[in-house]
Amino acid sequence: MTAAPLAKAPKPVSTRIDGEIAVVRLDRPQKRNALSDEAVLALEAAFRNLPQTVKAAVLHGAGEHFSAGLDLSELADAGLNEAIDHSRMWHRAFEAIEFGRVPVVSVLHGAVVGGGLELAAATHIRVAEKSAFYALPEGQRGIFVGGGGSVRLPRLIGASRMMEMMLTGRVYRAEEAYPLGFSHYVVTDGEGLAKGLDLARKIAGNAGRTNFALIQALPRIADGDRASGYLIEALMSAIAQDDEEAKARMRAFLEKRAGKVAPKD
Ligand code: 1HE
Repeated sequence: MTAAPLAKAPKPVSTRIDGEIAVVRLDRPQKRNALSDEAVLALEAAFRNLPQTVKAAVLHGAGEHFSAGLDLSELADAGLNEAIDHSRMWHRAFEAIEFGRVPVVSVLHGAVVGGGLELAAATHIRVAEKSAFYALPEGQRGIFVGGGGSVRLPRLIGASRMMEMMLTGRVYRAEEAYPLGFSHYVVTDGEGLAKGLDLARKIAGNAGRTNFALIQALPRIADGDRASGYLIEALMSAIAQDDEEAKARMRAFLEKRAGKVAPKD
């Protein structure tokens, strides 16, 4: 008797390449995009393996929520060593996003909670739809953040607010969270992906060395001491300026062929 072929498990993350933009989607809507080990590893692989032609990426979630965080069904009785390894695996994966080759815009909707918020914090720009809500239920689940949240979130929203969220289980809605630093934009429900793509296209149009300086040098300067910051800044600005691309862009402005800086709606 021949065995019936095993049904192929759906992939937890999918990547679509649209010209210079990669669109990476969390694809476990039936589990609210909970981050299983497989999903975290798939995210890492997606961002590490972007084709060289890609210059910016958008990260979003299928279904009604961006991500419900850690897949709690996998939180078995791991020993201390396994738990440390697990957290370090998340750190490695999210570093592949934050310190990867291209800037990443995340589009947030519905639940952006626990590890889902840690993931959003590893992206460079956050666009929230009005439906987005943020929480760190680790406090209520008897655990602690493990995906770099204690490193990244205090830089976005302050250690005090993160502590309050974890101590009390507070849930912030997109619009009240926006002025607190959770996202860079709030848009109407259903319009997040279009906004994310629009921003990613703008980012892809920047000079490559500027984007490199922004995602690799700026956060390190912000984390480090002033003297090292000034040195890295001087080196980075000289390297960026030395590129033909920068020279052409400056000439274009001086010859009145480039746009002026002006506020837009
Ligand atoms: C899950 C998960 C999950 C949903 N792990 N399976 N995260 C949390 O504590 C958040 C837990 N989830 C929720 O509060 C809610 O599910 C949501 C607000 C996100 C969505 O609610 P809803 O009504 O749309 O969906 P649901 O009915 O609660 O869930 C649908 C299914 O997804 C259901 O499974 P089913 O088999 O019964 O259909 C849920 O069990 C499943 N599901 N969320 C596993 N998180 C590196 S450390 C990071 C630490 C953390 O992230 S802790 C925070 C964990």
